[in-house]
Amino acid sequence: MTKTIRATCAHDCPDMCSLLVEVDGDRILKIQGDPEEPFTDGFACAKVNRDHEVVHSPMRVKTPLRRTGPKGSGRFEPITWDAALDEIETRWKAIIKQHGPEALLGYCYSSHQGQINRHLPNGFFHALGTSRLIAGTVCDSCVDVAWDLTLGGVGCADPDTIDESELIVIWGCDVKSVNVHLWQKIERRQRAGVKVVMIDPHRNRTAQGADWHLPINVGTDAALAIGIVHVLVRDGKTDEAYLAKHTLGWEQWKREVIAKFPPARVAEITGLPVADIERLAAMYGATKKSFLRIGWGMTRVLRGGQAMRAVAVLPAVTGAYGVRGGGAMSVTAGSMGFNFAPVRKPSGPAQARQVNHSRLGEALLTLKDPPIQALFIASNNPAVTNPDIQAVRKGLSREDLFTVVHDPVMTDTARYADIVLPATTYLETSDFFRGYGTYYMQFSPVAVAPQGEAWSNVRLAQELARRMGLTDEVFRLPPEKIFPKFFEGATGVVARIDPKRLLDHRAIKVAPEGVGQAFGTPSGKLEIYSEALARQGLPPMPVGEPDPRELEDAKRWPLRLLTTPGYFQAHTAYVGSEFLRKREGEPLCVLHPNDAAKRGLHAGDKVRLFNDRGEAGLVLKVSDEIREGVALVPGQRPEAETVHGGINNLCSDALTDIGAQATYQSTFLDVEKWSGPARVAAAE
Ligand SMILES: Nc1nc2c(c(=O)[nH]1)N[C@H]1C(S)=C(S)[C@@H](COP(=O)(O)OP(=O)(O)OC[C@H]3O[C@@H](n4cnc5c(=O)[nH]c(N)nc54)[C@H](O)[C@@H]3O)O[C@H]1N2
Ligand SMILES: Nc1nc2c(c(=O)[nH]1)N[C@H]1C(S)=C(S)[C@@H](COP(=O)(O)OP(=O)(O)OC[C@H]3O[C@@H](n4cnc5c(=O)[nH]c(N)nc54)[C@H](O)[C@@H]3O)O[C@H]1N2
Ligand code: SF4
Ligand SMILES: [Mo]
Repeated sequence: MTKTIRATCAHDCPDMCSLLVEVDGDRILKIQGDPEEPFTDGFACAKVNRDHEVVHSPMRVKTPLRRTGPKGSGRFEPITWDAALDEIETRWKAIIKQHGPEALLGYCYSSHQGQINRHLPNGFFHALGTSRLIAGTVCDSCVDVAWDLTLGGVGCADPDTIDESELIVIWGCDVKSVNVHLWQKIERRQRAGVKVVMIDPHRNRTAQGADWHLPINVGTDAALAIGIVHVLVRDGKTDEAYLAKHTLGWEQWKREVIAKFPPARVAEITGLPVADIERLAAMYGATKKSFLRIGWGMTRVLRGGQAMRAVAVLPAVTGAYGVRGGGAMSVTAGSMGFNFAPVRKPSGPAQARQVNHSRLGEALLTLKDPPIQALFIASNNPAVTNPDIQAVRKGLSREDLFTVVHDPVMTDTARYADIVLPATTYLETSDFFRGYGTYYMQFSPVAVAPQGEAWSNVRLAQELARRMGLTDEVFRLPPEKIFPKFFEGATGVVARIDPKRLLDHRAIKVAPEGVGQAFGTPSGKLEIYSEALARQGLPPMPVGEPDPRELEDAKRWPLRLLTTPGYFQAHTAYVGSEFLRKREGEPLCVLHPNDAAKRGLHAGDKVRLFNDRGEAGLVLKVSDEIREGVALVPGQRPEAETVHGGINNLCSDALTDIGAQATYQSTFLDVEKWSGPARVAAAE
């Protein structure tokens, strides 16, 4: 007997789709978008249409495993859950006794976006008083901190209001790949005659669908934003009344920064013609109903904070914040006042040592007093996706490190584990969701029973808590009983919602209030000038000069890395689907025809990407979808799929100016023909 279950997509994606999952016993037959939910609008993306293959993948880890070969070899033997948990408990207790709890590190991230499965494992480590992960620095911490410093901890424009926009500017986001339900809305506006402008170094799917694409140089967005403001000031197109009332530092910014960026200088930095900069400014200045979708890719550079802040100021310059159809969209979640503390910080010491997510390698190799002796990794594949994976792998190879990895499949990271534990996928769990690119929330029930011996993140965190003697209530309750706590002590619109309404598994909109002029900064205004940044010795107002370290590297290396999300892949989370692996194709490096010709390289060649830090072997695609001087590498792929290694061998663990985030794109390199042996298939 088949039945259809209303579930929520848990992938790390802004859309938070509502799904209809057709199930026969413990098998999923089909997944589709729920036609009754307005944002999802009846379709799931190309990836999630295949999620049944991930759930039922032959690559699933079926039982707990214990290492039998050297670290990294991937040799394991099956053991029982009891044996695995006994060993973990014994080792952890001994390490805590000898070195204290800070010798443990929980390293759990975002591939289950349910608020309980995502955060309870970290809540467990918080309660235990271990070293604490500053999570998200591999992804968007620069975006969050720079936004908060500029607008305060408030959400962004509601994507549903795009229906009223008169101009849509997509600034560095491959919306068709990473936010496809927003693209659907954008297309609808486009059909109504609204122009869509795309500012992106890559002529990707989204750029091809836009009316106008500006192929900006990587890492030069602050200069472009400042250049637009320069033209608006020059032409008297600024909303001075709005700026005087709602912003801080405008006059000083105009004098000290804006004046120094005339279009000719901006053209030189960004690689865009003066006429295009003028035209873009004129378009942007012509309407307050200008919807700006700010992507995050552009912040993954040394001065990512300047880029984010400069672009986020633009709507204030024309008075577009707070206007329906105008403003900027980045992360919606800021204005949802849920009380997540019961799961994220159930108990535990006020302070503990902190470890930056992007610097796992360094933490494993250099921390002392105490060194990290035990590592628990879940929902994360740092041996592929972190910057400086050579350091990560060296750290994971430490013989004296006790590593546990919890994952539905055998990953490059899990190969280094002492114990591997089989995890469920999201469709085998229940959880509470709230979007980060929408203003919807939903409670999702279990669609199918756990496959094989898999345990959910919640079940594992609760059992570990019991064994380690933690007594917080959250370690005993099922998700259904935990999520109502998020509404106790909530603020704003969330506080007025009865959580019981979510038990029918429908999405509910948490319509934002006062997004616009109600800025959450210390001054209550949009802070072009930030006192907090001045105190840290950083430029208090957004500046447009490139980072001197990048200029130095650019003199030594002819190419700059551009790294983008895969279309049929979400980082490495889809290794379990053969169909999607094939659709994505071989892991590629894309070079402009002139760059390929200069090196005597041809499409399909195996190529070696290299710099001072390391190398990666990929397959060459030759295309003018990027400019000369750029090496584009889409996605991050496991070693078994590449010619050799991975792109993050070449990326350093240097951090952004604001928010201590990874800077993959401040990587400079060269490319040559692959000469070494292609990597033999990964060890069994
Ligand atoms: N299909 C798919 N969807 C995903 C993911 C995935 O891997 N695959 N990942 C998920 C996750 S974890 C996240 S964080 C989000 C990713 O969300 P984002 O990081 O916001 O993704 P994009 O906005 O597409 O960022 C990459 C885009 O930025 C452009 N870009 C790079 N550098 C620059 C620059 O210097 N200036 C400008 N103007 N543009 C630049 C790239 O060319 C690309 O089009 O997507 C989520 N959704
Ligand atoms: N060069 C370069 N590197 C990047 C980026 C880039 O643009 N360029 N992007 C960065 C970004 S934005 C991000 S967010 C990171 C993402 O990096 P990761 O967080 O490492 O993302 P995934 O590769 O998706 O790994 C998630 C793992 O979680 C597992 N998993 C899935 N569901 C569950 C579950 O319910 N429980 C458990 N325990 N495990 C589960 C999956 O099988 C997978 O192995 O990568 C970053 N790395
Ligand atoms: S678009 Fe995003 S939220 Fe929607 S089904 Fe795909 S991955 Fe999930
Ligand atoms: Mo991310």
